[in-house]
Amino acid sequence: MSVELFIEHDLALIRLNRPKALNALSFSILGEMDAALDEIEQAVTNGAVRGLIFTGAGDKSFCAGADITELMGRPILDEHKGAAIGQKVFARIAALPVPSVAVIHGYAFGGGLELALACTFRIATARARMGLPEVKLGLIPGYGGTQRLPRLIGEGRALEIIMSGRTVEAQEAERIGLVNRLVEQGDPVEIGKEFLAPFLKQSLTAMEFARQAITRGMQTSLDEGLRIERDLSTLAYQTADAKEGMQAFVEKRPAIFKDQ
Ligand code: CO8
Repeated sequence: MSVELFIEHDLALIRLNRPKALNALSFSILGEMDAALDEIEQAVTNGAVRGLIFTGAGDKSFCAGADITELMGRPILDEHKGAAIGQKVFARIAALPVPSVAVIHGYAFGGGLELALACTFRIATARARMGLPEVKLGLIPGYGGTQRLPRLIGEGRALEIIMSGRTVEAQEAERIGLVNRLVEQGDPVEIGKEFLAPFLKQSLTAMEFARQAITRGMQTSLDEGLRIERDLSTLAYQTADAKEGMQAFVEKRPAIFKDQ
C-alpha cells in the first residue's frame, strides 16, 4: 500500500509511502486515500479519532505532487475527471469534523501542497520547500490550489506564487501564513502529535462550529458571514459542552467535554 493508515490514541495518521517517486500522487494513491478517509470518518463517528496527521515516508519529501508520468497523454475528459477526483478527495479532508495537520518535512509541490492546503493546519520543518509549479509544466493547479491558496495567504501573494511557479522556503512560508508553525527538525509524526495535543482536549463540537463559521464565512459577504456566526454561536451555546465549559470556569476546574 502506498497510503498507510494508523489509528492510535485518539489520532489517525496517514503516511504517503512512495519515497522513490518522492511520494507523488498517482490516481491509485488518491483512491487509497479515499478509502482511508472512509475508515477515518467511521472512527470519528465512533469517537476513536479526534485528529489527523499527514506525513510522507522518507526524509526528502512530503509529496512532490501529482504523478507527472501518469498525467501525460490523457484524453481531455479523463483529465477533467482526474481533477474532479483529486478535488473530491481533498474536499473530504477539508470537511472532516476533526482538526488535521500536514507535517511538511521536505518537498510539498503541486498536488502535495494542495493536499496540505486541504488540511486544517500546516507545519514545516526548516528543510521544507513548497510551491505550486504547475505553470512551469504548462499546467495550472487542479486539486484546489488556485482556490485555497489565495483564501489562506491573500490574492496578491497567491498570484505571484502560482504564476511564477517558484519555490517557497520554510521561513517565508511561516512569514506569509502558508504554514502555521516552523520547527527546526524532528520526527514528523511526533511534531504532528505535539501540535495536535492541545486540540484533543477541546470540544469537537465547539471546534467544528468555529471552523465552519470561519470557512463558510470566508466564502461569502461580511453580512452573510456574521449571520452564519450568529447562528452557529447560538447553536454552540445550546450544547452540553458549552454548559460544562462555563460551569467548569465558575467552579475553577478543567472542563470535561463530551463533544455533545
Ligand atoms: N511525478 C512523478 N515522479 C516524480 C515527481 C512527480 N510529481 N516528482 C519527483 N518524481 C520522481 C523523479 O522523476 C525521480 O524519479 P527517478 O529516480 O525514477 O528519476 C524521483 O522522483 C526523484 O526525483 P528527483 O531526482 O527529481 O529529485 P530532486 O531532489 O532532484 O528534485 C523535485 C526534487 C524538485 C521535487 C523534483 O523532483 C521535481 O521538480 N518534481 C516535480 C514537482 C512538480 O512539478 N509537481 C507538480 C506536479 S503537477 C501537479 O501536482 C498537478 C496537480 C493537479 C493536476 C490536475 C490536472 C487536471
